[in-house]
Amino acid sequence: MNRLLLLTPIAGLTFFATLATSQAPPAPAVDRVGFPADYKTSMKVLYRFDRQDTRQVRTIYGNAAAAAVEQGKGLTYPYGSVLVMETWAAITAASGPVLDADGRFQQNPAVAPTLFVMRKERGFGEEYKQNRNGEWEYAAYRVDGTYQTTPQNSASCAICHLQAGAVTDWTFRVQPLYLKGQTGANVDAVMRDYKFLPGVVRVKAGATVTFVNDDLVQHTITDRVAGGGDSGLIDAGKSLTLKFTEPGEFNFRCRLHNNMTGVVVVEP
Ligand code: HEC
Ligand SMILES: [Cu+2]
Repeated sequence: MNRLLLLTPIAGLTFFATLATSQAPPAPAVDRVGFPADYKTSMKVLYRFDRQDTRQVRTIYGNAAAAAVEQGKGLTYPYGSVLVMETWAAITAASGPVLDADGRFQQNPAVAPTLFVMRKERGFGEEYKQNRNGEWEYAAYRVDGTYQTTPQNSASCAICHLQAGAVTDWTFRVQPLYLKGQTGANVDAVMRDYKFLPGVVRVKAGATVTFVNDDLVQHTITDRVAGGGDSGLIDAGKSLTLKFTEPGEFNFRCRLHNNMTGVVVVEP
């Protein structure tokens, strides 16, 4: 009975020991990504993601090639695609990020952003060897063009982006946020397995609540008061942000699945 408990920490120790003794992972020797000086004017905003743990606002730009990527069985970016992730610190108070009227994090102009860039060209990525992600190479820059992460150190980027998988061509949130229309706002509740989770969401009057449909089928958010509001069909992968101005209880259900219910408690 104790075997599993015993095995887990030992396996963990071995893993860290291996990491510590191994050499720096292979990476490109030269910069073939390039500082994207004019990304703000020449590229399209693909998505914006409010990142709670690091308290950041991440705006992702794509050049014309990257923005042309289409939803299919998987994603395949054309050669010449460049994705730029502009990472800002959010404006924070003691209670956490200060939200704007739409419930979104706000960029803190006092701290310059960092630019995380990935470029796909034929034959790129070979030098990452076992950590190669298709034909992408990575680098991160400060806004003055100096490096935050040099190409030589960019194996860390490739290693993590391996997790995104080949089916999205090694990108993480372009599919749900750009192609499928999630908002990228901080999620307060999800629809999953025919349930609203959590079933009770508590907010202060004036706050927003973002729901994501993290299920495989459509759901709705429908007021249980007859004649009340209805979100319309929310597709799998999509999200919806609602604003609650009046104190009270908003009891809702899914119009398609009657037993799927939830409540937002709005406190003064
Ligand atoms: C620990 C894992 C991790 C590391 C390391 C990492 N990334 Fe990412 N990257 C992500 C995740 C996850 C996202 C989606 C946004 C989010 O969740 O913050 C992302 C998003 C991106 C995007 C936008 C496209 C997309 O995938 O949605 C670019 C461009 C990018 N990263 C470049 C880089 C570069 C360049 C480096 C190295 C300097 C790097 N990343 C290192 C995990 C990582
Ligand atoms: Cu439903």
